[in-house]
Amino acid sequence: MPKITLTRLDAASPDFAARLDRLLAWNESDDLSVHQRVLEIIAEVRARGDRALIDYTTRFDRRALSDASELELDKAQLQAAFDTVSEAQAKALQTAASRIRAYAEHQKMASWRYTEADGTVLGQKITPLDRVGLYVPGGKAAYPSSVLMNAIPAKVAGVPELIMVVPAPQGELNRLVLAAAHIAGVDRVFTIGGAQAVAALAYGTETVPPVAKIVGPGNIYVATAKKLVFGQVGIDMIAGPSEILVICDGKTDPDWIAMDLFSQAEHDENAQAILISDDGAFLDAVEQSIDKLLPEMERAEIIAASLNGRGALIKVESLLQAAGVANRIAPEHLELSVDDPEALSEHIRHAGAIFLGRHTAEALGDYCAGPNHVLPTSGTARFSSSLGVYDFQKRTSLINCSPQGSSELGKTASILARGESLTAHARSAEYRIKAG
Ligand code: HSO
Ligand code: ZN
Repeated sequence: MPKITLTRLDAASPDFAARLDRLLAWNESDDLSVHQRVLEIIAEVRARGDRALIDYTTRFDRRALSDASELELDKAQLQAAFDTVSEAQAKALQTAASRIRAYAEHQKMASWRYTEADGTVLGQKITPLDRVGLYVPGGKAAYPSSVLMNAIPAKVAGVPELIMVVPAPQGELNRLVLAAAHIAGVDRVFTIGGAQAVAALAYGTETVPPVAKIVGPGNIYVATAKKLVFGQVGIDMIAGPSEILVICDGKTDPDWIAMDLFSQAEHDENAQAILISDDGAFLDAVEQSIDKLLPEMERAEIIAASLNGRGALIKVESLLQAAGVANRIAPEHLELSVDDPEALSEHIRHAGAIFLGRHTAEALGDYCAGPNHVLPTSGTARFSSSLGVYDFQKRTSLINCSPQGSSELGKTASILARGESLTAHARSAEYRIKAG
């Protein structure tokens, strides 16, 4: 069984800030050869369309294909996949879907208008994106929960056509992923993956229609392709490894906290799980729980690699100080396992999602509490937010000038336009200025 030796930090020590910075440092290897290969794949798909998709899919996914039409699943196949999952699984997917949908409904932006004193009507019109692409990884990293989290907000936003791509290595597909797609209302599914799938969604091929935005997680090839097609289409975000930060006052069962740390550590060797407490003895107790519970974990090796590499136990003087450290970390997930989590949350400014109270395990948020599990990682919660309905809606400004409004605004616009030496702008505005 792998051994775990967690990094210990003390907020009172003079080198704390520097050591914390080192712990948080994370740079996705910017492999130039990956970049180059992805550029080539995108160019091929743009030039050769379906032929390129067939070639790459035959080669990378080891499938025998003769026609691009074989790359699409029909609705009956989604229904059939749904029919094969157990009753308990179907029910769990449906419960999760309805909670995610209910939460997303609260996020929906509505159009608005108001009238200025001069009679000019101003407003903002909300329109869903026409067509969205959802990337779903194949193999073991295929999470049905992520299908729900990405697809449902798009559908709630009113996106008429949601296209999912998922690789089928050697023709193998994850039934739960297809069942989730069925429940979430995905419109079309293509069994393609990798950079070639991203390129197909961005530029379109004879078979795959081009989308306006691509969302969903993927490996380094997919992430690189998303970065490279950004501008042609919108993208959601480039997600880093999972993170959890727990602040605990020492009064929660240490086994619960150890398992909460494991829950994100088990995602990835590079995942980051950190515990902060104002109770030093509690940090020791959690360390003991970790040693005790690790052998029970199916993914013990991954958990150990994650905790040894990027995990930490941090001692602080007070919960208020803990909140300050949390703001510095800006974690993807923050658990406040304390007596008065609401009061402590007042001091938190940067976190993707906050889980309040001892009973709110982060894992519940990953699946079914309702809020989205696609969250900003690697400190990006300082400037960005969870995936939501907003990401699938866009805003168009509306301006309807009354004759009086146009006349008044014309004077202001004319002065500003002449200041910029833009005579046509000035004259266009001046035509509308009423004499007298
Ligand atoms: N915790 C992950 C999402 C997930 N967890 C999917 C389980 N399945 C996002 O950081
Ligand atoms: Zn998770």
